[in-house]
Amino acid sequence: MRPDDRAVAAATAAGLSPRRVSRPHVGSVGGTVTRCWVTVLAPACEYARPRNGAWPCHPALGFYARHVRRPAALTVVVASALLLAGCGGSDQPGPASAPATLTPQTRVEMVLIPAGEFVMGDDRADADEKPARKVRLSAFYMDAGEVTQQSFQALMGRNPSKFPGPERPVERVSWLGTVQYCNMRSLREGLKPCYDPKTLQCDFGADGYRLPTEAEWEYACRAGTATRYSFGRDAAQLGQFAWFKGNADKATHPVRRKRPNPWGLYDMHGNLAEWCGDFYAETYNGLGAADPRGPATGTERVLRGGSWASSPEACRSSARAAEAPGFADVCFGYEMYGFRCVRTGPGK
Ligand SMILES: [Ca+2]
Repeated sequence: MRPDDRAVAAATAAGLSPRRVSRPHVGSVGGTVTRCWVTVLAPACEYARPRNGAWPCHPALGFYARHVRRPAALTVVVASALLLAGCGGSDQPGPASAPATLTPQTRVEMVLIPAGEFVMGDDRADADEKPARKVRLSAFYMDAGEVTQQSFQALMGRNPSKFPGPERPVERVSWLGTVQYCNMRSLREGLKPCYDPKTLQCDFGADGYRLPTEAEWEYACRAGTATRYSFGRDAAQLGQFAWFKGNADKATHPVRRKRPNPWGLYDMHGNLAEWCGDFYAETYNGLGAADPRGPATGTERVLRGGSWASSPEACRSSARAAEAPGFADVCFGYEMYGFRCVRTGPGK
């Protein structure tokens, strides 16, 4: 039986009705960029709906993808297990004070991002960065750095990274994996998890950890600037602030080794592209101006900031990328994806 057939059987036995999704994708295999056609057995909550109408709390469903490189006839079969965790929760309140930084129990330093207004997008850049428009945001706390392998391992008991190192950022984490981590980190600190493990809906009123919205990410990255990068317009300076294609030597690097942006955030440009909570939309038309959270539905989630493999152009503050939330193998460039968490700030 083929791997994806086994996964279908396992999902069906678990009471789910999985379906396959096929689409083209540009990724890399063995470091060679190639165009892939992929057949995906989508896992768990994002795609597979249970027959009885109730979502399983811990669906131990497999995620399988079969890639056929074109034009070569080589077929690569990759399988990765996915487990959802983080069910349950706590109603304990968050911190009553409003410090500029937090170092909570899980010892990941966070920076207070002040409430404010900024121009999101860039009318002189790619089509999906338009139209640039004013956005107002409430205050929030954001991790000063990308989530490290040490942090991920401590909470999740596994480390999926291709480039091992406790201070390196964790990669090869799907969007679904980031949600697991956020909920686990909340539970570890007695906070209310933001994500419903059954529907993956985010409770923005909860005091736990979540991914930043796309607007929050760009606001934090710009840190009061309106230029292409948080340090200005000159891409020749990017190497002082970021690990990117021009200096990374085809790998991630330990977090917080480059210069921070004006608000004390590290690696917002480069190292790993970072998952955001929003579904991806091809333009900003019709999206709200106050604490926007992206489209209500979609098939891909937003990635921001570029990675160790990106051009300077892809590391710009307003540059956008997107990926399906469950993908987890090398053909999809997954070793280029990481994340950082946010928490609701004071006064909200
Ligand atoms: Ca980054």
